[in-house]
Formats: sequence, C-alpha cells, structure tokens
Amino acid sequence: MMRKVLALGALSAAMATMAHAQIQNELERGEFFSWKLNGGSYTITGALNLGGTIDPQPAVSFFFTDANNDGLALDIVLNLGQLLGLDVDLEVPLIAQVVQSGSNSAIIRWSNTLNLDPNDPTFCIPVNLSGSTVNVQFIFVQGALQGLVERIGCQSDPLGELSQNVHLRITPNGGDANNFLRARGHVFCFVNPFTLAEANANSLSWIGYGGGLPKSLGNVNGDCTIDDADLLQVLFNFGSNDADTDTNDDGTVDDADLLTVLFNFGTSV
Ligand SMILES: [Ca+2]
Ligand SMILES: [Ca+2]
Ligand SMILES: [Ca+2]
Repeated sequence: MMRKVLALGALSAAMATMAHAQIQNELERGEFFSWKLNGGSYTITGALNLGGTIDPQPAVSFFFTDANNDGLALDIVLNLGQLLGLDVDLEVPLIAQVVQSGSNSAIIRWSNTLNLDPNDPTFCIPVNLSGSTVNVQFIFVQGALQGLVERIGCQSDPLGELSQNVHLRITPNGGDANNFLRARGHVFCFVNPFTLAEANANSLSWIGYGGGLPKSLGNVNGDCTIDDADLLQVLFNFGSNDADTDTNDDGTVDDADLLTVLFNFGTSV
C-alpha cells in the first residue's frame, strides 16, 4: 500500500513540474489574501465639508471567490466599515480583472460600482465622522484597487493573518486613478438634492500578501510544499476530525483527504 502511495505521489510530482503557472494563477491557487491599509486621505464635499487622513487599519484577510462567475476566482468582498474604521456595515464586492499577466509579475485590478436604492432602509447607515454619528443614506459606492503581484520567498504571512505561508506580495499600482474609494449619500437619510454628500478616499497606501498552497490542495502543515510531511500528517490523523488536516472540511480525515495530498504531491512554491 505504502509503495503504491509513494508511486502515485511521484507521478503527481512529475505532472506538477510540467505546469508553468502564470503568477495570477498562483495567486488564485492560494485562495487567501491578507491585506493592510496603511493610510490615506479623505475628503467629503457637498452637504458636509470635511477632510482628513485615514489612520492605519488592522490587517484583514480575504478568501478569493468568483463573485461574477467569469472563471477568475480572485474577487474579494470588502467591508467599508472594516476598511475605513467607520461605523458602516456595507459590503462591496470587488471584481478582479487581470490588467497585465506574466510568469514573474502581474497587475490585477479590483473594482466595482454599486448604485443603491435610495429608498432601501438597509442603506441608511450610521457613520461616525469626527466623533459625531450621522445617518447617511448611501446611494452610490465605487471602489478600485490595482496591485502589482510579485514573488517573494515563501514565508509566513508578514501580516500575521493567514495560517498558510505566502509567496506573493501585492503593492499598489496605477496611482489614485486606480486606487480609490468613493461614496455618495444623503445625510440624515433625508433624500433631497441639498443633503447629498460625496466622500472620496485617495492616496491609499496598502500592502497585500497571498499565494502559497492552501489546505484544500493538501498542504495540511501550511509550509511551502505538498510532500511526505503532509502525507504523514494525514495518515497520522486518519479517521480523526483534526480540522487542520481535513482538506475538504467535511469533518473527517479520510481517503478523500489522502487522495488530495497524493494528487498534488510534489507541488511547491
Ligand atoms: Ca471573477
Ligand atoms: Ca506541506
Ligand atoms: Ca475530509
């Protein structure tokens, strides 16, 4: 049995070596993305006139998903409150587009524009502005982030958010035209031309990390390769419910998890 297992592993390794992935495929394969907004500035114009700087925010992690079903599972869902440290619970899916693709670097743009129903009470949201809370009826939200994806040595997530190692770093690219957040809304949730205000966040400084090999591919120990160590961890935990070793999150470490490790055996970053 063990010999068969190792032979299968060697075959998978040979197959894995043949694939020369574009860097965006490696980003997609990693499934997770850690991200930190280090600062920026904002202005609010219209019914309110305010401006200031955006403080560095705690790092967050995202799971890549294919929100628009275009086959590219690099979309992320941003929570505006989480992002800006404001008392806002509004989620914006950012749809990924490959601007420039390559085997050593790529440029990915995440963007979306949401037009919200001005009569929907869901979008009347308390916003904490300079210490006072103002209810705002959001009617328009637009966001874009564009990043250069580059390889770094496979290492633990520098932002400390991901349980698997990372080997890709993403830094802002394309300036303010491609890195911004914009929102329009009516203050006091009173829909009237005189209550309309627009907020713009620019000069965004951020950093992200991703890649690596996720548990779902059989990298159960989170390092930079799928090898004997993962195989042994699965065998050692076989029949248990060990969450770290359960590659498909079905509650049991069994044949399916073993096959996942074997299928991807030899893959490394
Ligand atoms: Ca997509
Ligand atoms: Ca591993
Ligand atoms: Ca399982």
